[in-house]
Amino acid sequence: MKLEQKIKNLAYEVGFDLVGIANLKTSQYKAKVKNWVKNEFHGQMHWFKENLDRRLEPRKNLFGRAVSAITVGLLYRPVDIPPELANDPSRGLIARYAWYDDYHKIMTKMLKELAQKVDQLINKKWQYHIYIDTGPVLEREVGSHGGLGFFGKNTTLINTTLGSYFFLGEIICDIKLSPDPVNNNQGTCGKCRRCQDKCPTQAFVEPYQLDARRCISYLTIEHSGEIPIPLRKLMKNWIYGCDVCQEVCPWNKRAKNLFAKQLKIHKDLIAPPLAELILMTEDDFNVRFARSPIKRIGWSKWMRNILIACGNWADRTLVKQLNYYARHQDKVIAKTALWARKNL
Ligand code: B12
Ligand code: SF4
Ligand code: SF4
Repeated sequence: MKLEQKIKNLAYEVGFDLVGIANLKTSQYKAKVKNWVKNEFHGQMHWFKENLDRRLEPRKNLFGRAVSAITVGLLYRPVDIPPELANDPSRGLIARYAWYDDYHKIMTKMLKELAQKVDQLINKKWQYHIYIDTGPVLEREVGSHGGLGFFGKNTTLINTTLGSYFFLGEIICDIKLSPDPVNNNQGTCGKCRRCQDKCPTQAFVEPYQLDARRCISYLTIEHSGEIPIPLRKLMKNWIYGCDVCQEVCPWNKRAKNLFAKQLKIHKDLIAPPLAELILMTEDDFNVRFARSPIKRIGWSKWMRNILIACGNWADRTLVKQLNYYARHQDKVIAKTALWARKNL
């Protein structure tokens, strides 16, 4: 059996749902990525500009010795949100990926295990680096080069069997591996434009091009400070991330019977009641989300998002809590609570 196939078998053994081998090369979409930054579509994600050269030229990794990537996907598709909950404005919606413990930790552990197994297999000195999400890597592009999927107009990487509800990670290394054919998994969006039409904030400037500053995922997770007033109503009851452009995608509808095997859902995060969330103190937050990706945004952003959803729900029973937050020492929370109270 070829080395590449053995590595893939090891990755499946560790529990990944997708694995591919990619040669590292200069980003095919270099000009588009540079334009994205030039147009300020990254908003406050200033870290995206740092190491931009390395993002666009992944061979610069490992002090210029990086040549290949073992790229992996971990399916996180859970059950669908029951429509009576999803359409209930008194509930807060959390993106599916955050219904589990933090995937960065889970995948780091899995990729370390895979690296150890590869180490035993090749039995020679090699250099590698594990990346999951936060490294300066265009993960979807590397994933597409490993044949894991194709770029959807919603900018996610879509696998023709599994859809797009999967995380990406990779081991970038200095051993030359034979790559999988890029077109291993080439579906297409065809004439479909559902994600563009259904995006609540119209965040797509054009197909394959997202203005993150309008995206609810960016606004609720990455954006610090007050959220621009015109966007608040459009956010409806999304309080952490957003899944709309994936929910409407036919490739995900087609894959609806495939579920995450490796991850355990925290069912209390499926559309929890806003009336309960608004009572959450900073201590409650730190305890409840100790192992969750939600922890990263901190209580202050979390409460800001909940207050916006409360403003959109506009239920009079909230008045006491909104009055309380309107006097809060955190100015963003106080101003957002005032805005929400005006909506009652
Ligand atoms: C920054 C970032 C965000 C930003 C910006 C998103 C974006 N579209 O760029 C925000 C905060 C909005 C975000 C949101 C989400 N994210 Co995010 N994010 C990232 C991160 C860190 C970098 C992405 C990036 O490089 N953007 C730069 C821009 C320029 O990329 P782009 O516009 O997509 O362009 C690329 C391609 O589309 C292609 N391209 C450009 N033009 C064209 C034209 C054509 C015709 C074609 C074919 C291709 C093409 O080339 C570019 C370079 O690869 C990656 C992790 C990583 N290190 O890669 C995760 C990542 C992309 N995010 C992920 C997830 C899960 C999400 C959310 C679903 C979370 C949620 N539910 O709230 C949403 C989805 C929103 C969306 N529609 O993209 C996953 C995606 C997995 C997958 N199957 O695709 C990643 C890979 C994290 C991970 N390790 O799993 N994210
Ligand atoms: S995640 Fe939501 S807001 Fe962002 S592009 Fe997709 S549908 Fe639009
Ligand atoms: S909703 Fe349609 S256009 Fe958007 S990514 Fe899915 S198939 Fe492509």
